[in-house]
Amino acid sequence: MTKPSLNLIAIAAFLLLFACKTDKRELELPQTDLAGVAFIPKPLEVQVNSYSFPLDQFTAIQTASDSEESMQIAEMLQTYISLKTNLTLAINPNESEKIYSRIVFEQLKDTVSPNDEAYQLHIRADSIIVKTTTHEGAFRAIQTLRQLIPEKANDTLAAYPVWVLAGGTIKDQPSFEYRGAMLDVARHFFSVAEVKKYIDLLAYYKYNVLHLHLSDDQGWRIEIKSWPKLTEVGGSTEVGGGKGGFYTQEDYKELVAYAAKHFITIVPEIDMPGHTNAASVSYPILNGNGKELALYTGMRVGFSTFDTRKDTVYTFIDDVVREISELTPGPYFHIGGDESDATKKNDYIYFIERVEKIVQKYNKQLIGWDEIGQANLNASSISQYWRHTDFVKRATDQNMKVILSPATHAYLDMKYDSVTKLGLTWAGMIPVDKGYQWHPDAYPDIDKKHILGIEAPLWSETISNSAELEQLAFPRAIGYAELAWTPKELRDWESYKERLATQAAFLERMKVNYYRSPLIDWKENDFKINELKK
Ligand code: TNX
Repeated sequence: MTKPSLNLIAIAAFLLLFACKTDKRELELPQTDLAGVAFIPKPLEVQVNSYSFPLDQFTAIQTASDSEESMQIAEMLQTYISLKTNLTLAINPNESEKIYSRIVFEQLKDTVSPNDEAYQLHIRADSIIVKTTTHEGAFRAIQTLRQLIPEKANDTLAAYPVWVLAGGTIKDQPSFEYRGAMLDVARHFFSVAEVKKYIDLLAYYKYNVLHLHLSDDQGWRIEIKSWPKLTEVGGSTEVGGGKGGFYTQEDYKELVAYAAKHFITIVPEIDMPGHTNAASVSYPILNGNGKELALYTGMRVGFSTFDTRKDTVYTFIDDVVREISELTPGPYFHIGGDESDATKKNDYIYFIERVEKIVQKYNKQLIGWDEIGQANLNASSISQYWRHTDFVKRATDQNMKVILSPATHAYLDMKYDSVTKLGLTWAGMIPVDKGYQWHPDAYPDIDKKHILGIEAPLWSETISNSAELEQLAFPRAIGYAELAWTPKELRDWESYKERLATQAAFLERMKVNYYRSPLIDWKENDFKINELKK
């Protein structure tokens, strides 16, 4: 009778001793080359070693702690791996499970780097160590890890499939802290599900900002409880006369939370004093252009304005900024400020300066399109360059930071080429190579110290669903991700074009209706989902 209990003690002691120990097995892995993996954005430093890491049913994920954030990131990695391989890795397995290799998250107490998004991956024969100082860094690291997993498993090494990952060390961090995409949900409305899919794709390429253009002449897209007609009336249509739509505050919170889970900050934009027809139709007291009001479903710009000399207008703006700011954890509030052709210059300047105070009252940093540089603003406010270098100069003279969105290179709504059906051409066409071949980190006439980052806007006059959105955004948005992350010295079109070609497998797995640009020798021949859905 004493024997079994002795055995139990022996087993317990054994388990304790080897807790967390990775089992050994004989597996002859082929030689791999980490330097040859087609990462986008390209990491800062890649060192090759002589190991390969087997990812298979005996791989586990080990978290740095059992905090909610650590568990959430481990679960996201588990889901990402399962989407690609069908494997469901154990997270923090108990000692009785047979484990041959581990992906281990380590949160360092000392700093890897002063950059919160920095990470290191150390890939060896039976471990991948993910070293970061923050959860954000860990999230960026797992995007790199996803790209490290080959498309196909090797099925000759063992009786089960093994994905062979290249060994070595990656040390990485972004060049710019603001890496954004903008989606215009005002000209055409996009559902919560459609925006979430865009977030999934942006996260894979390490974007960290999604700017939502929530109001324009054709539509008001976010519920404001104190001014309900904005959405009842102003949200009721869109370009072309469709039914429009809007986010309830609950919908918006859901988007903010979904983005946060992907370490993406939502920047809300309420465009004013121009681009305000939908607001003024809802509440005519706001109108300052003296003309009769009607819902607008065309594509013209520059005809609407708020009445900048009426106090009620500022009461209205205070309510809007307050309600949206309460739902927005991120630091920014975008006030538009572009193309206010129906506003007199003095009125425009007065308006922007007064609205800046309201934004600051709710503890947000103001962002505005480059025209705002005409006003006297606080150095904490940010100019978004799209067209006017003279206005940007006035902003940087005031020590303001700049987000680069040059329309001629970074506008996702410009056509690729003469055969592109969707999109506009006013800033020229932007083929995939032109979109990639410019240097935000050596931008003419704007000192690098003023540049906060870059953003790729997608205006939606000509697009109204995910398939159309994706046709314009992909693959160009992938290039902007690299321009924002990878320093100039490590970028070149020839290398990028090869790496981009291999993104076809990911894009097709994610059912992305990307443009199969003839400039790229795509590494997948599956055209099935690439036909534009009607
Ligand atoms: C200019 S870019 C606009 C938008 C249009 C876009 C179309 C900017 C600040 N304003 O109102 O949608 O062109 O490309």
